[in-house]
Parts: sequence; C-alpha cells; structure tokens
Amino acid sequence: MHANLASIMPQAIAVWCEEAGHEVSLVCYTGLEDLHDVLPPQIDVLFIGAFTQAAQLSYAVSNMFRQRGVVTVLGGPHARCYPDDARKYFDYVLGFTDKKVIQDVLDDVRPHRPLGKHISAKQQPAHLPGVRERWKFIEPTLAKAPTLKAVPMVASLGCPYTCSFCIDSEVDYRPLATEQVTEDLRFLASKMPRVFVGWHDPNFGVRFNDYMGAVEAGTNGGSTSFIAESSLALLSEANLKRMRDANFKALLPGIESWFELGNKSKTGSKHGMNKVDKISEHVNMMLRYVPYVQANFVLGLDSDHGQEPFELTKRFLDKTPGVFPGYSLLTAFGEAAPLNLELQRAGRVLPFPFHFLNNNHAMNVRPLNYEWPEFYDRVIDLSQYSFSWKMIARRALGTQPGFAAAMNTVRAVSSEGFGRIKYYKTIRGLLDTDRSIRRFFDGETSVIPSFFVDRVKKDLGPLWEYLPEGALEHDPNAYLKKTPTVLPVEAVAV
Ligand code: B12
Ligand code: SF4
Repeated sequence: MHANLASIMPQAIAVWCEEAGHEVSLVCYTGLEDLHDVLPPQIDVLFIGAFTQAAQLSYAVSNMFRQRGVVTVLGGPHARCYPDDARKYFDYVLGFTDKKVIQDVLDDVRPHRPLGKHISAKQQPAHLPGVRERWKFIEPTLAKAPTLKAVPMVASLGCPYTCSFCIDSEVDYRPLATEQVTEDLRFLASKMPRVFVGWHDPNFGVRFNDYMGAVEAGTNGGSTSFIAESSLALLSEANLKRMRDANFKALLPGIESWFELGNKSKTGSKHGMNKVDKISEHVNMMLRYVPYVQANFVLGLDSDHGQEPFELTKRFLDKTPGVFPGYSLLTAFGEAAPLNLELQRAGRVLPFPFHFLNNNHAMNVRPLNYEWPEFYDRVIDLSQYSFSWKMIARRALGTQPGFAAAMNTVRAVSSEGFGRIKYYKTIRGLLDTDRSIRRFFDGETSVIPSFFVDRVKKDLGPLWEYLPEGALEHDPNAYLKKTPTVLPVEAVAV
C-alpha cells in the first residue's frame, strides 16, 4: 500500500503520546524504507499498527526491537482480530483504543513476556485528534504519497447494520462531533487547497444531513475532494446530488452478494437477476453524479453455489460498464465477526499464514458449495471477464475522461487486475499438481505448504531472520476455544 492509504490511528496515537509528554516520531512504513534509517536510534516504546496481512512483518519488527530492549505495542485490525496470537510477540496488544488506553500503557510501560497484556476500551472512542493536531504527522506522510495525496479523516465509527461477516456487525454506531469535521476541513483547505480526504468511516453518511452539512460548511465551495465507503441504501439520488456538489469523487458501495444482505443495498428480498437489475440501475445513476464507483463483492459466501452468482456479476458488469468491481474472497478474520464462530465450529477455517489474508491471496474458509478447483476456475473466469481488454475499454468509455478512466485502467492492468489473475492461475495449477497444497486447502493437514512459506520469506526479505519461531502458524479456532459454550438446559441441570 502506498502512503496515500495510511491509517488515521497511528497519527492519533502519536498526538496522544505527545500530549502525555513524550517525544514521538511516526513512520508510515510502505516496505520501501530501511527501518534503521527512518526510526530514531533510541526508542523506549514502539507502537505498530498492522492489518492481518502485515502480521508476520509486525512480529518480525517487534522481535527486532525487543532484542534491543524496546517495549512493543500492537494495535489495528490484526490486534482486534487475533489478540491471543499477537500477545506472543508484543508486550501490549490493544483493541478499541482511546486516549485513556494509551495513557494506561505509558503509565505501566514494561515488558510483558512471554504473553503480552491485552487492553481494550469498552467501546470505540468518542473523539479522535483532528487534522490540525495531526498535521505534523500528516505532512511527512503526504510527502511520501505518489500523485494522489489523501488525508485520512473519520466522522463516525461502528455501523448500525449487522452484516454477519463484518468486523462492525456488533460495534455500536458512534458518530463523532460534526463541528470537528467542519474545523478539520477548514484547516486542511488552508494548508492544501487541492487535496483528497479519504473518509475511513466503515459506512459514511449514516447521519447524512448532519455530516454533509458539516462537510459543506468546512469546504465552502473549495476544491477539497472526497472518497468514501458507503452502503447503497444511503446513496439516494438526492444524496448523490449533494455529494457531487460537495466534490465527492469516488464512492465504494458494498453489494457483497446477489443472494443475501439486501438490507445494505435497499433491495430487500430481491435476489438473483432482479437484484442485478435494481443495483445496476442504481450504480449507473451514481455514475452520473460521482466519477468513480467501485462496487465490492464477496466471493464464496455460503448462499452461493454453481455458476449463477459469477454469471450474475458478469451481467451486472455488462449493464454497468463504468463500475470498477472489487472482489474479496470470503475471509474469516479471527474474532472479528460473529459468522467466524460458526465457521470455526464447522471446522471450515484454514490456518493460512496471516501474510496471505488480504481477501485475495488466500481464502481461509472452505467454501460450502464448491470444491476448490471449481471455485478457483470460476474466480479466474470472472476476473478474466472483468479485466478483459474489451471490458477495460468499455469501462474507460463508461466513466468520465481523465482521472476516473485512467484509474480504472491502471488498476485493471496492475497487480490488482492482471496480477491477481496470474496468482489465481498459479494456485489453480498447484491444486492439481501439488498434493501438499490440495491437502492443506482441504483441511487434511495444517502443515503450511512450501509455496506459501517461500513467499513469506521472499516478501519479508532481511526481516525474515527476525520472524520468531512458530510465528508462521496460528490456531484458526482460537476464537471458538475462548468462547464459552452455552450448554443445553438439561446438561446444566445434571
Ligand atoms: C477505511 C478502511 C480501509 C482504507 C484505509 C486503510 C487504512 N490504512 O487504515 C483502505 C480502503 C485503504 C483499506 C484497505 C484495505 N483494507 Co480495509 N478497512 C477500512 C475500514 C472500513 C475502516 C477502518 C478504520 O480506519 N476505521 C476507523 C478506526 C479509527 O477504527 P478501527 O479501525 O476500528 O481502529 C480501532 C482499533 O483497532 C485501534 N487501532 C487502529 N489502528 C491502530 C494502530 C495502533 C498503533 C494502535 C495502538 C491502535 C489502533 O484504535 C481504533 C479505535 O478504537 C475497515 C472495516 C471496519 N469497519 O473497521 C476495513 C478493514 C480494516 N480492511 C480490511 C482489509 C482486509 C483491507 C485490505 C487488505 C483490502 C484489500 N484487499 O486491499 C486493504 C489493506 C490495507 C493495508 N494497509 O494493509 C479488513 C481488515 C481485516 C484484518 N484483520 O486485516 C477490515 C476490518 C474489513 C473487513 N474485511 O472486515 N481499508
Ligand atoms: S454495512 Fe458495511 S460496515 Fe456496516 S456492518 Fe455491513 S459490511 Fe459492515
């Protein structure tokens, strides 16, 4: 990931640590930097924010610094999803993090080994430091970002919807102060008149009028542009007109499935081709107001079987030429979502090394209605269809010329489109030719095939030697094991 996709929380934590009287330096590590060069030589505490795909990298970095006497802290999606595994490699593992949690760590600060201390606030914070306070950390990150400069902002946390596969399905919706949104945007416009704001809200616009009012007051017709993830249900034509006027340039609605989750897209009980028609009409309407739309789908859900879901997605693309399709392979991220408990109970979660859990390089859930070869054949076929030259050309013509059309084409021919097709084909071939791969995918062995070990080794480069023993493996059923089983009444009585 480039620095323009940097997270908001490390910046917030940097501010809180400074407010607590510490000297802080923040590095947005994109994999290109030498950590020895970019971090100061004397460090007491190292906070690392990591997604699960960066877990092994974070474990190696933590080990490297622990060997020098540094106390290490992990936070972010990986810590929320796999706290018990992370505790083996960090002194502190943080869940929901607010200023008090950070203060507690700084007050206690000492090594906790062999198992780190797990601390979490009861709920998401009510306030995060604004752009003005974060600016000294935002600026150097922006300097590293290529062409598109984006500043992360958040207007709300959690989500009122309850999609069972999502990390926010059980997290209360928590709107943050609208006044801060306005103040942040005014400040940003004074520093960088032509900048993108990436809304990192799980679902932007739940309290649409309040937040758009705050955005409009903050930008006042200026040239700040916005990117947001939002559910289709919130994107009515009236709302889209307002977003266009406020300079929203890219929206990423989640469609997820043709057979379930109708509440997110306001398609109710409609499914199959009826849902395709309704959503295509909706997305085409969106494209009249917003130049860039990425529609997100989850492949391999239990409600899918046979060729129909894949064919329906192709029909959707035919009918909606300007949309960019974002495909995610169903992934159970540890204890993120209630659905994961069911999947672990059914013995369907596979111990792929975390490094591959980015929704594409591995699907760690055995599909209910597909054998692996059939599933990969269908994913390859859909990806080839989506990123064929014909589709790329239609997409370019179906979007506004300039930024949107160029972006669609670059993403299709890069590691995202062409690159993934190549990778899926490699996996598909190995399913036929490498018995260790097939047995691992079928859950017959938990020995990680050398194909995956070699890739982690290559990707970690010199940091591989710091990866602690056993850190490639994890318990895929850790969440189930720590969740108390509710016994039937008769059994309790006995
Ligand atoms: C915005 C977002 C993005 C943005 C911005 C990413 C970024 N750099 O932060 C973009 C679009 C770029 C993105 C990309 C991806 N994303 Co994303 N994204 C989200 C989303 C919608 C919101 C995350 C967010 O910022 N929330 C606001 C913050 C304030 O809240 P929070 O994340 O809950 O964080 C709390 C704590 O975890 C903690 N905390 C967070 N960070 C840190 C850091 C430190 C140091 C500490 C101490 C604490 C701490 O404090 C917060 C307050 O309590 C979540 C879904 C969700 N609803 O959470 C998915 C989510 C985080 N993404 C996910 C994934 C898989 C991806 C991609 C791999 C997708 C892909 N195939 O490309 C990439 C990977 C990006 C990367 N850097 O590696 C998964 C992560 C699962 C996991 N365990 O790794 C999630 C959970 C969605 C899901 N599938 O359920 N994503
Ligand atoms: S609408 Fe989006 S953020 Fe909300 S629970 Fe569903 S998938 Fe998660």
